[in-house]
Amino acid sequence: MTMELFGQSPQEPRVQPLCEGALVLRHFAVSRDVQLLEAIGQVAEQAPFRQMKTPGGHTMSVAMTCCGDWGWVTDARGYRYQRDDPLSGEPWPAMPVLFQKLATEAAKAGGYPGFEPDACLVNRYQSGARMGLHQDRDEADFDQPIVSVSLGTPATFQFGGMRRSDRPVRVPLEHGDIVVWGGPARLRYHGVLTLKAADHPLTGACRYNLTFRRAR
Ligand code: MD3
Ligand code: FE
Repeated sequence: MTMELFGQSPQEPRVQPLCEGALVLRHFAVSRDVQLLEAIGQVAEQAPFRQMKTPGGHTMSVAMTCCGDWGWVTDARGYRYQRDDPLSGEPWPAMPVLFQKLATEAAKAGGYPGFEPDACLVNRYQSGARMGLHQDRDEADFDQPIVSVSLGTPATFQFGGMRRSDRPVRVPLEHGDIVVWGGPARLRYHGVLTLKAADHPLTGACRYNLTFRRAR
């Protein structure tokens, strides 16, 4: 056994398989954290965070915005991708080049070369916010992976099975962690447990999650 296996700095990227098709790249985005948060701020200047309504009439506890060619929205009419921000009627902000690069690099590191996302959903969690178990199934091609980047305060991710009733595994996600999932894991149920009150030097009480998808 070699010494490189020991004394690894906790900020170094590490690969952690979750199941076939899914893995966590620990701390992959840490070195770009300040720039990523700056870019989130620029997106939110054009397309502010808002708490959308589910088709069932509930207000989501997670605040969202989008960038890229397509944005994910939910309202009384259902869930869908659309080109325009319903708040402004204008196209969603362009996807920052930094976002595109990070998503493509992370997908490649996770075994999915050639990933070119056309949609980025930006989620903002404050203390008490959660996301119930769901599948991401509003995209056209389930052969395309999804890449998710966590920034700010830590959260517990729930990684379920192919049925909502399958008992989920809990995966802690912290600042800079990236999850890549595709192939047989692409349609697994997943969610985020209620965010605990915490403080992060760069984001205060917030957790941000960038989810990169190929919508069309
Ligand atoms: C799915 N976001 O926006 S992504 C979403 O942290 C969403 O905001 C969550 O689910 C968030 O649709 C989680 C991370 C993730 C990680 C592993 C998965 C999603 C996964 C494994 C299988 C399926
Ligand atoms: Fe999801």
